[in-house]
Amino acid sequence: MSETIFTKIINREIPADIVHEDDLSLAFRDINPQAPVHLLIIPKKPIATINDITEGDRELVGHLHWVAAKLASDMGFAEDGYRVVMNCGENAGQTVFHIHLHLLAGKPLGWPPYTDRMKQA
Ligand code: DGP
Repeated sequence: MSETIFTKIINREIPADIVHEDDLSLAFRDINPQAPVHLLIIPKKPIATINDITEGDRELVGHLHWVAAKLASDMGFAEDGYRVVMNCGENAGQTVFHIHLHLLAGKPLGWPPYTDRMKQA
């Protein structure tokens, strides 16, 4: 797959507000926050979309959720609650083709979490 902006963040070629790093993953603050806390948790391995996750990636994808829970606990919003979501493809509005968990917290979050981007004909 072609390199995305997230590979540049992993490689420290562009700056980001990094809140967690380990061998498998990186977490940093979203540049366009949709909640008081809006983190992106990404694997260091570039995987374009959920559709590209292989059997061998199962542990890695689980690891991203473990990081989400750890950050929620460490940052003090685990008990208040938060949302973890991963967009896949055009209809979900995915814009960066390197999978990432959005972790949103710090206020009551509405449901459903979207507004229609296209009007019905
Ligand atoms: P998605 O729509 O699920 O593909 O979300 C991509 C998110 O990535 C979006 O919320 C904005 C964020 N983003 C895009 N470019 C950058 C960047 O250069 N730095 C940071 N921190 N976030 C970025």
